[in-house]
Amino acid sequence: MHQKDSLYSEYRDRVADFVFDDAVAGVFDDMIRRSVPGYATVIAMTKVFAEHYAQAGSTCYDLGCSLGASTLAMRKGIVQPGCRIVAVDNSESMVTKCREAVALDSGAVPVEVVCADIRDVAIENASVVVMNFTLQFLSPDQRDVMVQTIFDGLRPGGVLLLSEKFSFEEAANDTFQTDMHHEFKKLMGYSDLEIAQKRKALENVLIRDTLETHRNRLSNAGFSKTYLWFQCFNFMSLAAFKEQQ
Ligand code: GEK
Repeated sequence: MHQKDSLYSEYRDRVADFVFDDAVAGVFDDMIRRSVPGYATVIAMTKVFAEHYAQAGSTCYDLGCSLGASTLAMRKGIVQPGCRIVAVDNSESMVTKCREAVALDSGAVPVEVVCADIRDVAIENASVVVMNFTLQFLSPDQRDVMVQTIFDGLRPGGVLLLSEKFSFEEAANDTFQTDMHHEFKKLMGYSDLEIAQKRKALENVLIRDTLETHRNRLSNAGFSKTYLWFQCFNFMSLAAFKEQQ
């Protein structure tokens, strides 16, 4: 049973930086679905990517797995034999709930849920790496290394599915996309106070990059092609490919 997110509904004198604690983990499914436009589509397509790109005998990674939505989508999608999934999150609260969700799921692909910083995890023999809305929480100076580690751990023909909240170079466009995102949140039942307080909480925690910054980072790491396959306002998802040899 998923609980409704009302964490920011009461006025706070001081809004602390956002953390992925027990309170957030308890309402996370509702929070992310009502906060990220297109979230359900990105998760549904994560299954499709896994179905198409998971290679026999490889490992699929879910970096920043939270409650395991992307992990379970991949688990449903994988058709090749001998695959396993490694799901990683550094929030104990998320990992505990993710392990429960994996245990309740009847999928046959083995899943290991690891409580660790994604920067410390060895990426090896990978065919599909999913990073849905997580790179944005690493400090910007650590993102190049993270993406390089993923590229190095991918097999030829492997894919990185990278979903993020983006910023836009042109100020008017950034304002437009941000305003429309807030309209989406209102449509989903959040009040102006909730939207404003959540925004403040994320201010120093979720740092957005532009599409150009993402594309340059992926290309510098060695990805031969990057396709933008999804956008809804300031949320986008990219598929970055390691060339087939
Ligand atoms: C989904 N992918 O449902 N190491 C490990 N985990 C981290 C780190 C880090 N350095 N930084 C943040 N996290 C999920 C949604 S949520 C997105 C991902 C959001 C974890 C953090 O604990 C949280 O669970 C997740 O990344 C980000 O498809 O809240 O907007």
